[in-house]
Amino acid sequence: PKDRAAAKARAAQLLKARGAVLVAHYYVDGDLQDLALETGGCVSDSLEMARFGRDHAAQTLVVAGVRFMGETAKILSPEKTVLMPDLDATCSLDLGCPAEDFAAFCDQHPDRKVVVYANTSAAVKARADWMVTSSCALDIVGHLHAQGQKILWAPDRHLGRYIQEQTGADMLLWNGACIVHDEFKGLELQMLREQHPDALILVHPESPRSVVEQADVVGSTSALIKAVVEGTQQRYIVATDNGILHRMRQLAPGKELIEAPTAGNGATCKSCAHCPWMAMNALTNLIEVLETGANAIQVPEPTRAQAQACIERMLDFTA
Ligand code: CIZ
Ligand code: SF4
Repeated sequence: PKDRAAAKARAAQLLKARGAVLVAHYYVDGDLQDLALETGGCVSDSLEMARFGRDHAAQTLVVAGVRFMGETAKILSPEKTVLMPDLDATCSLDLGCPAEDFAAFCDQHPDRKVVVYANTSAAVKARADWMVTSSCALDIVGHLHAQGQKILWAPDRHLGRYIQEQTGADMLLWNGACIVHDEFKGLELQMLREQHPDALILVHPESPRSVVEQADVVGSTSALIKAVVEGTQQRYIVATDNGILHRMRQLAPGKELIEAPTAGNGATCKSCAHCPWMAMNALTNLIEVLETGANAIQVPEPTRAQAQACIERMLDFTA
């Protein structure tokens, strides 16, 4: 803890010296989340991270999260330097949706509006009409559906199916999944609920249907945090990356938070519910990039400008 405090102080000093601001996701290491808040940065979901980075005056943004979050920051603020602790921090949704295959799929369905989740590469966003995050996906797809539009959705199949069911939109789905949320188990969740009938069940819609079906609240990371803060219950079962528990505990001290089960036979798998790519962000590599200026994100034109149009459509819609 002493070393960690010293590392945090060093990182804070380097952020200041570089005129940089730290933008962190709810799923990264708690020390990084705390550091971001203590130094005037933000801790949030990908929608708010994008908005915060764009609107902040700092010329250097340090994004603690996964690759697409750094790319989104650079796409929206090409004149800023965007650094990431580890450029190999990616996402199974991004990996599972290669740009060429995706473009071919879109070409086969020219009659559909192309809506992609934030968790995609810049090249995939460049091919899309709209980008959405889990905070605004229902509203945006609902809006397109009301206009009579048919939709091509990528890459998360669980989130796509959930939105399809909620909005009734005609949606063709790409077959991607998040390796973390895909692991939550419906049957084990049911058994856990029977042990804690008073608990409120909070589920991120990247989870399988058998898990979403049992939820009291289905929502984005920000929505799930709000549910814990505002809920009158004492106990919550949380089906999303367990990195989020850090912020939930800070904002709702005294409430009991239980991780939703990720493994069969009643066993819990400690590492399953934490994203290995989010876990690549640490104080050590953050300090390194602040010292060296390494790991700057680049997004070449014209991909950047095309992706920007797709992201700004969402930001304008949600403004
Ligand atoms: O699972 C993720 O990567 C999420 C929830 C990202 C986001 O939208 O904040
Ligand atoms: Fe991707 Fe899932 Fe990790 Fe989020 S938690 S970055 S969706 S693999």
